[in-house]
Amino acid sequence: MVLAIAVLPLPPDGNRPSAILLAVGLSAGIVAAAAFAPWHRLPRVAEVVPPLAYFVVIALLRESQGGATSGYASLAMLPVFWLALYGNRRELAIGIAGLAATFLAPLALVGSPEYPSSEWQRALLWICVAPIVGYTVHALVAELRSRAELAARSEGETRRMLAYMASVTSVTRQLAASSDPQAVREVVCSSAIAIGGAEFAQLIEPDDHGALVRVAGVGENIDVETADGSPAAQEYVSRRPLFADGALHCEPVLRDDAAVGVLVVGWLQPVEELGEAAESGLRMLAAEAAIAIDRAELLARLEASARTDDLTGLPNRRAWEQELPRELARAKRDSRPVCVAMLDLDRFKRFNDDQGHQAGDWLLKQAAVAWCEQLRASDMLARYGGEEFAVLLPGCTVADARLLLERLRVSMPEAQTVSAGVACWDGVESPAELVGRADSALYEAKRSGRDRLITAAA
Ligand code: GH3
Ligand code: MG
Ligand code: MG
Repeated sequence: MVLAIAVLPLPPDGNRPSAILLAVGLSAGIVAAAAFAPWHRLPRVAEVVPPLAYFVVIALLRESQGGATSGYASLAMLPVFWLALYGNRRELAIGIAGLAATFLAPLALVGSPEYPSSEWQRALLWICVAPIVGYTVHALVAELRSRAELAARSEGETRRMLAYMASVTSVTRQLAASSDPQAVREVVCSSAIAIGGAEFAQLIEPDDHGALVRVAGVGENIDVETADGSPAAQEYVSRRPLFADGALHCEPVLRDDAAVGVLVVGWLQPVEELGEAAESGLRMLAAEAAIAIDRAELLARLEASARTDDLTGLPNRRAWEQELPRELARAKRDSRPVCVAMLDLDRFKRFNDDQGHQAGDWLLKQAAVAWCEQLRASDMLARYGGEEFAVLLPGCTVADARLLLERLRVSMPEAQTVSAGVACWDGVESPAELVGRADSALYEAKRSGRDRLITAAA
């Protein structure tokens, strides 16, 4: 606009200053409106007004020159460009109509005889050129804009994907550090909530009878249906992810292509879709979960087997030595007595020699079974080594312990006799000292003829 006004060929004739002044005023108005009008509150179609007003400026400038189109025809393309760049097709059509009106109105108003035919030709030419240029520019701009949007969207998607991968990696690290299968399941659920932006997550696995049951859950406590035909069950059978009713996403947990569980992620309010990045994040998490749970279960089994005696299934000496200090600390905290006894089968070597080693093994197992029946859940019977057993009796006084140990001795199968020594913890001695006293009492029992129980001196 500034240019249009600045290039006004100043006199000679025909200049009409009032038209120029009006054009300048209107231009200022257009600029002010473009800058200060509250466009976001106005209807969209209002945005066509400034470009249309610009046609009026051109008409005024032309009037100031006595009506010749020549110098201003090309300027009339500017609003068309404006609308091709920023408007939609309808607004562009309005702009082209404005251009046509700008060219045709004076011809029609003043009457054709007054105008030379070259003016008509020029007007028609511009009216034909305007839509071609306008719509070509509009199509080009739309194409560029959609490509830019696509690029931005895929960039955003990539960034989100990287963020999910980072969170899956950090979960993997956490999972690798855990040997507790239940803790692993809970970490998987909380990560699923984070990745899916969900309100709750649950792991569903088949129980011993093959029925799907919830084995872990984090977040809102929702009862997810697992019966046959439910989304979780369908997905378990089909081994494919499923997005149900916008409120649940079920991701299969696969091991060697077989479903071993379902990771269910859920929202309280239905969501439109999960998004590609979250979907692949959950897929990676489910794959990690299968490996991590497997690994943790294996570690837990290994750990348990390292603490268990193979022959009798009782805790072994390692488990005993881990448990005893804990139990003494507990007894101290609760100011309760605790007794420890050592039992040793009498002349077991002879039994082995007479009956065979396998019969000896069988007898050791039978002793474990018979004794376990006599004990409470809080007591601990361990195979200390060979044919020697240790018993931990929390909350037992020496008198209680003696009664119980006599019962154990009596319940020994095959008329096999047993010697035992019992000691009551004095509240200060170390676990080794306590076991040492019980062991000395056992030695005393052996020395004084076997098949008896001796109480250690305090
Ligand atoms: P004592 O009355 O002095 O305890 O005599 P003992 O024969 O029981 O004691 P000794 O220490 O001389 O022998 C222990 C025997 O226990 C020797 C070993 O063959 C047997 N024994 C240890 N562990 C097992 C086992 O796992 N199975 C079998 N069958 N025998 C075992
Ligand atoms: Mg023995
Ligand atoms: Mg022995």
